[in-house]
Amino acid sequence: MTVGDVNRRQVLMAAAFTVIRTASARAHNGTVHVTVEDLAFVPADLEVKVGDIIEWTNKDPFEHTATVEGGWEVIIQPGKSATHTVTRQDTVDYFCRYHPNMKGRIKVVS
Ligand SMILES: [Cu+2]
Repeated sequence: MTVGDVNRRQVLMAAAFTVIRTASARAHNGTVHVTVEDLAFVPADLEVKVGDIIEWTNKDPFEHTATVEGGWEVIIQPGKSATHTVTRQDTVDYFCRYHPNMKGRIKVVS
């Protein structure tokens, strides 16, 4: 094995890691995950694209909602997940109807 071979292998491995990292950082395989835990949406701010699915997973032992004033509402049962499919109008603030201090923001980017 020559020095050139080793270097080429390192370059290839670095490239492979970059691809994996980019994929997970974007978190946009069509589904954006939000954890609902300790009375908070984590992350609270989302950047999504039209057609993405937002999936909330409720780790609290009680029910929460993702509610948009004058818009849609998703009920998230304890220990369960619930989804909403992003539309063009979905740059919105949302909250939980039972715990109004729980707030989130969805921004639709193209
Ligand atoms: Cu709640």
